[in-house]
Amino acid sequence: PSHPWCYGHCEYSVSHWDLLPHSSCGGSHQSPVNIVAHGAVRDKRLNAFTYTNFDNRSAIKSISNSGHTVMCELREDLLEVSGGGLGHVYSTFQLHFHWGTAQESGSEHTVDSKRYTMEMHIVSKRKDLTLDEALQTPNGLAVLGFFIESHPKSSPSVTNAWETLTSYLPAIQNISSAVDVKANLSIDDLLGNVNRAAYYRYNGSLTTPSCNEAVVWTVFEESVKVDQNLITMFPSQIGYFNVFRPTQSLNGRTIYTTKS
Ligand code: 3J4
Ligand code: ZN
Repeated sequence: PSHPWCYGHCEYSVSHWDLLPHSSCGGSHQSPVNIVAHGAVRDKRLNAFTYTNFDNRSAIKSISNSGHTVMCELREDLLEVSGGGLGHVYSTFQLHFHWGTAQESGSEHTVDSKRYTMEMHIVSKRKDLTLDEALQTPNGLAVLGFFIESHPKSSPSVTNAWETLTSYLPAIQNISSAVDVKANLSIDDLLGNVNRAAYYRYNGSLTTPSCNEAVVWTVFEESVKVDQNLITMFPSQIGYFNVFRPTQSLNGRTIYTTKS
């Protein structure tokens, strides 16, 4: 049974997620966190990722309004992520977004207390586990977090990809609505030439209930630069605001980095 949780005002608002039945939201290894850049520990094992089919332009099956975010469902058993110190092959199944308002930033992770405009999460699960098993395993899921910032001169191919993505938003204004995606749109197009070799790594949780402590987090240092007008489409078309969880205590966890 799913309980009504939300970020703002409802029975289980973000400060009471720990009271949700069967939730881990009150745990000690929660996400997101504030990343103190100079406190991150260099780890030479954090090598390059291998991204399989991130250039596939029919990877996105559908876009939906979950009631909390905009979610892109990916074609099953097509995209994979490995390397990057993960130690397992992960199968990528969805991506989604966190945002603030048209005026205020809404990333989940912060770096040196800086909150970015948006954050995109690309969610993958260990290929050798079912989703249920993965949600009960400390490294069962791998989420790649990319910060999104506005830029007046974002690259034409990135602009084109985000125009395509946001063109679907008017069709999913109603909660639980979904549209099939026919457009030519790849994950690589959405990311552009952002540096994928510089990132932070730590162990944490899903940032939404039930907050399972099952996630190997990768937060990329460089932001993806997108036109302000396209970023604003998320709050303005969907009508959800501040869909991000506040940062949680590290409780002694170490954040690792690729950089010295
Ligand atoms: C499943 C469960 C819900 O978390 S985030 O940390 O990247 N913001 O698989 C789905 C559901 O079917 O019931 O807790 O998890 C999600 S999830 O793993 O895809 N997921 C990723 C929920 C939000 C997002
Ligand atoms: Zn997320």
